[in-house]
Amino acid sequence: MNKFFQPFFAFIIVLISVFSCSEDMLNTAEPPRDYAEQYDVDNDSLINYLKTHYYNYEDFQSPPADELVEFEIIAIPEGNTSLVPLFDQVSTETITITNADDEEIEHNYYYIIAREGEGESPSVADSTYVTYKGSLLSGTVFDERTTPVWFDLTELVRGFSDFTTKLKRGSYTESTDGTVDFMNFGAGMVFMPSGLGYYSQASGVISSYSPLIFTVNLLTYKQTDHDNDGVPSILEDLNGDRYLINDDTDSDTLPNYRDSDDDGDGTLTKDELDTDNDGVYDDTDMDGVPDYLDSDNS
Ligand SMILES: [Ca+2]
Ligand SMILES: [Ca+2]
Ligand SMILES: [Ca+2]
Ligand SMILES: [Ca+2]
Repeated sequence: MNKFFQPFFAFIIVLISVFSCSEDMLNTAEPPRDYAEQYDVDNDSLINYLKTHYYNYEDFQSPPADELVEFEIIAIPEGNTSLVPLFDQVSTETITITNADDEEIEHNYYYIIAREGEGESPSVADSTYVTYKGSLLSGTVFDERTTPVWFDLTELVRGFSDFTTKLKRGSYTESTDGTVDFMNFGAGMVFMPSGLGYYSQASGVISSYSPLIFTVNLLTYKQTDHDNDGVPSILEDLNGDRYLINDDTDSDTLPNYRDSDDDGDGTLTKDELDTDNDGVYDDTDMDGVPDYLDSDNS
């Protein structure tokens, strides 16, 4: 069981149950904490962690091309001034979370690219072939895969998905017995507030409102078209916020990347996307909105 999956359908069910709660249920259920307040708490914890820990960066300075280097994150011994803390090595990325009142709360996550990788980077819509380890700030490991596994980035917590797009894939050689060896793949780690992880959900050793750490090796990836409508899933992120759940042209609760009739006009997207096969999406009424997103195009 991979603990950091955030299944799309579970997400929808949670939303529906929140909005359809009776007053009795609302009175007994503990409401989720305020995102902005929780973010401040988590960010303080993360900063403190980053200032008091280092990783085995020397092992990554000239790693052999075909070698998997194990990440180690270690507390800096008190008084030590020669080790470089994580805080001095991280980059920062910001993701904006929208709460139930449509308020936008900026969430920073922190990351280190320990080995860049040699190929292209995936998008947040792609399926990635990774090994990883997930842990808490306490050091407790809650999930680990040392054998590569395919992960659809649209199904994972946002901090993991967004960070993984910063890595580049490697190359590989296939031997005659079918064994595949990956080389020069991207490797790094991400430190995220709970708002980019599970937030109020608890799961196993992960308590509610836990900041999370992941180390990730990105071996390779493939592009996706989840609904097989001919539009690559990443192009169904219409508002370009690197999040696919919030693009739903026909407001039928099925986001475009999962919707085979995006404008809900009864004609499947694949049947009105490019009927003359010229490689350009059709726009019959020339209003700038392609037919597959335009329910009044005829
Ligand atoms: Ca989006
Ligand atoms: Ca839809
Ligand atoms: Ca679609
Ligand atoms: Ca349609």
